[in-house]
Amino acid sequence: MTTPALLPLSGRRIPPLNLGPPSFPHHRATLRLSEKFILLLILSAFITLCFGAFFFLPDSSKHKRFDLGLEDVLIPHVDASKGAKNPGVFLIHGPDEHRHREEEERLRNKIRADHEKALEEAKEKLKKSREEIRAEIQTEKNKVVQEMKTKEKKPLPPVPIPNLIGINGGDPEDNDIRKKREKIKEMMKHAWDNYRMYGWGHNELRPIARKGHSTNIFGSSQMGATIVDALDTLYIMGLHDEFRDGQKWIEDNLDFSVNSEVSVFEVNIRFIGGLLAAYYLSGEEIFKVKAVQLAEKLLPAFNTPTGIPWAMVNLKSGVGRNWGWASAGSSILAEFGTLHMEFVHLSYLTGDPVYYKKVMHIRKLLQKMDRPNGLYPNYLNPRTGRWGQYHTSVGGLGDSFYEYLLKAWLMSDKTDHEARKMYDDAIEAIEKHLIKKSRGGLTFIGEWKNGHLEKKMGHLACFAGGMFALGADGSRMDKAGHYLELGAEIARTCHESYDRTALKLGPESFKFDGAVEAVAVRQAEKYYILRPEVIETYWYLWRFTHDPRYRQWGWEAALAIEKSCRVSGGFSGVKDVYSSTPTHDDVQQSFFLAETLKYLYLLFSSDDLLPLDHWVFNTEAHPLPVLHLANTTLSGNPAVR
Ligand code: DMJ
Repeated sequence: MTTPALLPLSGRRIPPLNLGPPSFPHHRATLRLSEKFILLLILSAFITLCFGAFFFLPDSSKHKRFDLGLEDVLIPHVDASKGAKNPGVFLIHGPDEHRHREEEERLRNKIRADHEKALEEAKEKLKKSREEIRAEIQTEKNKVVQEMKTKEKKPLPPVPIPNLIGINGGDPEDNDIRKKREKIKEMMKHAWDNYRMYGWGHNELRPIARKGHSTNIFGSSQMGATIVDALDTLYIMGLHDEFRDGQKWIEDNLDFSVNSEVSVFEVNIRFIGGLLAAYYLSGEEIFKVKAVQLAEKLLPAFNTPTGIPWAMVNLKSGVGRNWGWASAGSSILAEFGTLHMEFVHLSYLTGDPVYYKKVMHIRKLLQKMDRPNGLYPNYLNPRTGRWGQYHTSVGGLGDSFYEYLLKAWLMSDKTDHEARKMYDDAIEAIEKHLIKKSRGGLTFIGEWKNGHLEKKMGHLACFAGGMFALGADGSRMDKAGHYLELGAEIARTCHESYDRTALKLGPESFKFDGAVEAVAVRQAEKYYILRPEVIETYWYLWRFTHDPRYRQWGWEAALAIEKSCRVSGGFSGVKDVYSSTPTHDDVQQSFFLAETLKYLYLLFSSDDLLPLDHWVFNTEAHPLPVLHLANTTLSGNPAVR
């Protein structure tokens, strides 16, 4: 699978534009289920009738019809002299014979009574209307779900909650900045209210069709992805009624015991990350419980010969598999390499080392492998433990793996030196082989494909500006200034990719080829789907430099989104950023609420809101607190809490 536009993911990869109407396999499945049930019911009534008839017939006629009479099987007492079929095998006489006759009669009566009862029940059922039968099926289903929920309610051990600093506030002093921040909050309200009105409980919203939307990354169920993804943004913006509304939906409806195949990576970063952040910010236990329930359902994905997880897992059966388009059945670096932060928190909160062990196993395996030119290829086969194609990218398929190495170190209060070393080594190789300057002086990150550098940079790779800035402090040989500068250069390039379009919004990917600089060439790369990476980089650069240009660029992007993506039913992506009349793709991505609007809001807040020395943002912008693990071990040895 080489055409990025066809990749069925939205993570740090490129989802297809949404062009067709949504399908609702869940509804179709429910209908089919009811119909099947009714057919089965009729069939079972028919069988019951036959059995019933059998018992109402006189004994003699039964024997004629069935050679293997019940006597042969159940009642081993028949005298051979009276015509038994197995003479001499079971001959019982005297008082025993009498006892056995009675026993036979008792059994006969019981069977007759049971069948009469079943017949009556079936007749009653058949008298019911389709709706009544459907309601009964629903009640049965609810009962099962309720039972499963009760079973799943395992108490979690109390753990010391990390020091939570700066979970609200952030009011800027400057009046103009305050107004801009208010505007971003209003945009969030617009996105949320419309989702609430037209897409509630669905994964995402189609703001023009005004109905729910989903993609295969979320499986076939309505898991309320937008609700879970948006919670922490609502919280920090002080939208508490909306937050409580979301919480209530999660309490009443979010259920992971569904026969649905989901993306392990997407569900981890959006759901587990979102739930954990909501838990830390609000202190509401329900979020932690749900995060753990979901994590348990993801664990079977690690049952591969190498321990490198499958890309997808069925939440009910636990069966895993990889994307059909991935090179040689491989798992994807950015997917199996973007579990660390959430899984470490899960072990911390549950006291169960299983999550920590899974991600540490991945790290150890990667450490042992050869890396061509020191670069990590994007594809790794979970059966053989061998790399697939030698493609390396800091954009789609690779990106958040590097991000999580750095963030593992930050999240451990800078004690996870192994992670920091892996990050430093990887970044050195990336700088050497993938980062170039264009003729016009723009620094870009290309992609390595089988020994050759493709001079193309994806919107997704723009997050790296923020990553370089975040990793500057603590870098090798005191190169902090260098990395901060590198981050700023990437921010400038990505800003150019926005500025050189008609809508002032960035394309999905852009080229550096001869006279072409920071511009998309192929039609399939000209879309903007409300992605956050460029704004994310502006925000990190703003926090580290306080250079006003980042707020200015962020505001330009906010205005462009408002102008070209806002519709009366929410916000939509656009299909071509070079055309001055926007054509909408009719999808409001959940990451627009989780990330794009959160980073914009933070850009216009003061630095005391979610300060970076206390919080580390997962790749979906869900803030998780730094863990001071000095007296704690996550690996399950006796020192665990
Ligand atoms: C988000 O789901 C996350 O940022 C992920 O890491 C990459 N892609 C999307 C947004 O573009």
